[in-house]
Amino acid sequence: MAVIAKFLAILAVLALASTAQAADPDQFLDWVVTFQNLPLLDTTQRVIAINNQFPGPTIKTTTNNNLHINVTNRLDEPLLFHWNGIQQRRSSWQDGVSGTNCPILPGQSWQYNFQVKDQIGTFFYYPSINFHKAAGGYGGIQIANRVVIAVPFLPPADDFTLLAGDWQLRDYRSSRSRLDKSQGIGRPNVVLMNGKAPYIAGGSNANFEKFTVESGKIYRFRISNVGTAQSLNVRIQSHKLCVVETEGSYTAKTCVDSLDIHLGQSYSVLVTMDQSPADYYIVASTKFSSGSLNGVAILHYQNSNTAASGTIPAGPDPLDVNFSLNQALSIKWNLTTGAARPNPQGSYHYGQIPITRVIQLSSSSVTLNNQARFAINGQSYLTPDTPLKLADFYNIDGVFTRGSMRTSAVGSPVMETSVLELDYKSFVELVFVNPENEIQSWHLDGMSFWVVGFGFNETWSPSSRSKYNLVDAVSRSTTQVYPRGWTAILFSVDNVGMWNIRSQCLRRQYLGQEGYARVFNPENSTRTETWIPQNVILCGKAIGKTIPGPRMLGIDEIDL
Ligand SMILES: [Cu+2]
Repeated sequence: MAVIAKFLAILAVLALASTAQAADPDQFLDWVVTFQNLPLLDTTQRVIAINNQFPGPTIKTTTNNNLHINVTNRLDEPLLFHWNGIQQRRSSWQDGVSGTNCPILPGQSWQYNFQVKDQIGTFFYYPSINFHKAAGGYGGIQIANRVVIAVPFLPPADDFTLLAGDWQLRDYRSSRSRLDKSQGIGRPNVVLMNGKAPYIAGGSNANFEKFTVESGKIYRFRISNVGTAQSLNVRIQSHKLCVVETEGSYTAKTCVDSLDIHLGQSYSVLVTMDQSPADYYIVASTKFSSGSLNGVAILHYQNSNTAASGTIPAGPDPLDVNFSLNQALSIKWNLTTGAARPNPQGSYHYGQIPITRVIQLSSSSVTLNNQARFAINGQSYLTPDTPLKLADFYNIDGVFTRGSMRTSAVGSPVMETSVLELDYKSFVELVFVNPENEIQSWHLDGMSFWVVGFGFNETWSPSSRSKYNLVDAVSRSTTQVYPRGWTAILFSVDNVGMWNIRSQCLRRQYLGQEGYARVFNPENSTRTETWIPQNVILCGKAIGKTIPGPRMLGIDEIDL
């Protein structure tokens, strides 16, 4: 090409690139985070509130919008928020976990700036450090389709967020210091529905959660398990729950009487108001332990004068693992619908991609330095005072060692800042192994994965692959692993950054059942990873480092 023509072409590309960015709307949110006293079951609970709300405000956004969330920390402890299931494409700087960000100190503000790139669906946020999640601070995230992409069901009459989760009445600081001293914290005391205590027939709890609906209409409920310790079974008396979406994937519509939602998972269900006008129980019961706790809210038909009464509808046997496993297998990816992009979800044939890496992560309970802790392949995560992301960017020695995460369960227990090295554009088979009797829930930041198989009461072996669903497994960010069993996931390593892999059980994560995956692109280009944020907080060994000025997409990085 002639020099001038090439120059003009570059200008044209630059113009396109900048208009594409500008076309994605900006949303600005201002959050002030405080402790509040919440009256609950004859006690007063210290909860983390956002703008005086608990749960915090629901973030309602659309695919590719740019969010700017200014967080002011009025707690007396350092704070970070994590956006559970938001992939932070090219932008682990905004992920809000201890390995990516320095905390926002008391009295300080920090603005998160990120795009919900190529995502739709149901997620939630929560405070990620210092055991804060046990004090609440969570809220829902809804990402709508862009108008140009059809949703695979008719618009519901309303779109409700239901954040259900177990809760301990003991103050989170007291639980935290018990864990620090190897003391148990026991089971949760209650299940909250959008931060509210269970409805009690007869009216002794006036402050329960209630959803008002009209007869004959269809409603979408976006339900997340925001608890700290237990799986939930969710059901609505006399109504079917039709699963249509989970963590950013549309599913084939699957109608069930009750739905298992494990720690940190999110689902959308459609509910048709096809019963006689009355009030009905909405129940979330803890699973896999004896002595189930019930969170109870009310589905109120407009004009109903009939209070919900009688016994709470029974769910499946909470100890029946096979029920849970079979239900999980029955929920399939909707192959024919578009989601964030117009091409159908099923046009991505994940089952035909050659696997380039096989990893096993086995969770365990260990004792280290006389402390009861949890580990992955024997490594209990040691949280450094410098975020891994900053250590990586500034080449600071002595924070972590690349490739230090064990990829199979060999070696004795050790405290370690374990980091898994993953090649950009590789395709990984990861098997979560659970040798314990307690169900596990695992979450990966940065990339969603296909959950292709589960085993209960069996050891994973290469022959387990014959059971994999290589066609229409759901793509998501959180998966359960059944007791004495395994779960296999496949994922494409397509997002450069430093990504947290963790237990969604708060006590296990707090005591070391987490680590990081480092996805590095040697090309060092802002096309694959955004530049360091200009407002980045520095801490630990990064204190005093200079923050290099903004870096634009270089002309040499544009494909012509
Ligand atoms: Cu996440």
